[in-house]
Amino acid sequence: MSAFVGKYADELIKTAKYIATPGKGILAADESTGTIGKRLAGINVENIESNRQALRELLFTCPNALPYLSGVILFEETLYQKTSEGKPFVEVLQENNVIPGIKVDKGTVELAGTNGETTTQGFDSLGARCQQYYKAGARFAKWRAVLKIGPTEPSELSIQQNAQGLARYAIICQENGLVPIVEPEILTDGSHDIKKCAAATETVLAAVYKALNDQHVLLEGTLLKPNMVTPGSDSPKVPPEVIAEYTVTALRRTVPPAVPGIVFLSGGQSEEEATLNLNAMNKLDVLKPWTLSFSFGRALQSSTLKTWGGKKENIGKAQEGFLARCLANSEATLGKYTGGTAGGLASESLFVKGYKY
Ligand code: 5MM
Repeated sequence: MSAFVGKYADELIKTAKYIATPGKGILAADESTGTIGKRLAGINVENIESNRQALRELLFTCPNALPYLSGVILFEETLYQKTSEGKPFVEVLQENNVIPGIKVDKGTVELAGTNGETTTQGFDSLGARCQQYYKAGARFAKWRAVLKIGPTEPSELSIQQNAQGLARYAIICQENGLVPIVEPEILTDGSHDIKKCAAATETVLAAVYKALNDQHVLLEGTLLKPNMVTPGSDSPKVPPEVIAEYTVTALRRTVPPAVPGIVFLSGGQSEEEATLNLNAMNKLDVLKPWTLSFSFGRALQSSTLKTWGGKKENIGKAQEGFLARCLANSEATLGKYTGGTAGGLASESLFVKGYKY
């Protein structure tokens, strides 16, 4: 087993390390046109390009928020969009030391013969697309694999297919200069307890790192985007300290110290829950060889979206909300979040049963 050392190796290591800077995290703003349409429908805003641009401009030009971010994941359309004043979004981010990233997967399809398990698509022209995105300023990429917990799930087939897919995607990104964010998301749907989620998470992550090593991925030039270990959505909730203990234990058992950062997805948790859980992990007094940070989509944007409501006059207020979440999560990466910045909206659950992106 030896890691691939291509012409981008040093740059990949540097980029991944920078994204994992403690105190900073990732804004996942890479909702595909369909997904953003659902979010916009929730605030009665039409899913047209100008509205998608307006939302992204609100986020990327939010005063004082960008110092808390090291990266923003973009959808292809957004990578080439500009502010209303004509400045490319990529430049806005770069000037503020925020690295532009790009979603390169093309969604999921069902694995035949399984109970609704999926694999992720997007290998067609992936290398060529990575080259184009690199030219456009992207320096990291994201590919989301989705697994679920059930009586016989995640099945061995789904674990192997998704692990192999993530590894193949990761090495193609590295050959073309993009740091791959490896995202094996285990959905929270179900009535299982936290122990079952911990076991599934450990099994999946072990398979993912075996596949990454088998495909010669340079781990120092990658980031992991996992689910937190929690009870199923139909089970009673547990305190952040318990989530922290189970999550960090699962990660310590499976994620090599060569990986510089682990950036969690929020998976339908409320904004406040996601921040408190991240904070509890960073407060945990055990050896954690990687930075533990965030790559939240819904948990960074939901209350901002509602406050905005598609209206120009609400932009300032909406940006205040976004800044509050960025600051709160930055503090959580340092284990220094004391709560209190959250308004009512931040505590609302964002979970939707059987949610399809
Ligand atoms: C932001 O949404 C991302 C893209 O979704 P689609 O490809 O389905 O349109 C999504 O992958 C997201 O980055 C992760 O799921 C994490 O987001 P949450 O909302 O769970 O923090």
